[in-house]
Amino acid sequence: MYCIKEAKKLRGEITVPGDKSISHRGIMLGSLAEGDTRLHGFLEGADCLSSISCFRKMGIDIVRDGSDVTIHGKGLHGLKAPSEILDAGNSGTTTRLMSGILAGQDFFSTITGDDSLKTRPMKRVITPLEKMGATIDSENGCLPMTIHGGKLHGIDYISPVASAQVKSCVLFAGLFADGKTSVTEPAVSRNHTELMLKGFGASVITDEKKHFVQVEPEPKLIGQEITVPGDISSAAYFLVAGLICQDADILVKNVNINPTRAGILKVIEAMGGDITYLDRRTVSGEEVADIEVKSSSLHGTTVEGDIIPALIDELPVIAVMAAYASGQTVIKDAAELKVKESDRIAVVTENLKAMGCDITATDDGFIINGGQPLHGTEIKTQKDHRIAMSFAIAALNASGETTFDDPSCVNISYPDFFKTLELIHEN
Ligand code: SPQ
Repeated sequence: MYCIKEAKKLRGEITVPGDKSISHRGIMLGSLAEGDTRLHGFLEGADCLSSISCFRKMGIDIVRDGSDVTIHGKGLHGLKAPSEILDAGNSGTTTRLMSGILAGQDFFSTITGDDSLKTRPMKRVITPLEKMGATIDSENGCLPMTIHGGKLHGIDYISPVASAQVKSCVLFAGLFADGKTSVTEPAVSRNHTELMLKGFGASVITDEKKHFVQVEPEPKLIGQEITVPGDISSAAYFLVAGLICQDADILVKNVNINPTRAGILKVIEAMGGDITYLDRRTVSGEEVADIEVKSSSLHGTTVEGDIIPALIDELPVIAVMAAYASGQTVIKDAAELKVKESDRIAVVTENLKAMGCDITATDDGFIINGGQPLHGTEIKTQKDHRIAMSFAIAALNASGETTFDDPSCVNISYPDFFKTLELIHEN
């Protein structure tokens, strides 16, 4: 059982691991490219290792030297039929993005995952892939899922959900179609797939105002050298820690601040957080900065609408920040939280309540009346990495001790999370 005590002081300079979304996409596009792709700063978390394992099973030689990964790509039509079931572990991104690629193959393949992944909805990718001509068998829209791929038709898909996984799945399938494929979303989701497809040489048209992306089929993808920037979803924990704790000054280096991911920065500003951006730069087509945060008197805000996809994975830690902010915070339009690694609306509410917070779950978010002192408790992570890390941060400002039933789930996206926390935590 892991235990965290209230922090008297937080100080330090840290670097967070590579971006999870970009690491996955690098493995997938590197496998479909001609020649070698080198990823520097690859995230060595369990989810991205699942992507490596699946593409190795389809004949791709992928060599790892710590966070440096070389993918010996075999070209757009170079994958071979896997002799085993593809196991995506806990990773929704592996499953949904890879489904798009598998739909374009002239072999059939089966994807499965762990108990959590088996409960997550796959109809959202099955529907457009079937429209494109693939045949897919599933367990009532969940894993295991068998994809009978082949030549696909280009479609103009209007997605009912703002989801980068759905968008990327359809765009990847579009690489194998007989015409152009487009996706229009209700709001813009993270755009790493579009940026990376362009970097590898695909022809991609985007219209951000219309939330529209179009890809041309049969591109010649060329292996790339990619430096993966630090993951803002991992940085978010330390940014919130620096803001809510009383004597804190933390510099988080090398953070990806791509606007389609960086919604939390706007929320921090709206809540009155003391945040400074240093050395803004572009790395492998992505915007990056070092970010300094200091103890702040935060106040409540409303988080809703088109910003939600740009901070969806940060909402658990934003809820923690709201619990320590004075006044009311309302989070709306985030029903997607219910279909993540856990039902994050229910699990955040249960754990924050157990710490003494006035929080109400709604159908699509939370109402949090913040500013009351919180106390330590036993956190039930539901094996969800984002819940474990968000509540490790909540624990830093709670009286007494906070324990965690299953801290090892942080390995999904941030294996060194607790080590890094210990580095900055001064009792
Ligand atoms: O990969 P997985 O399991 O879906 O991971 C999560 C996470 O919290 O790390 C979601 F549970 O991130 C998703 C994110 O929520 C990663 C992702 C991507 O890389 O494309 C997109 C988001 O999901 P979605 O469904 O909104 O597209």
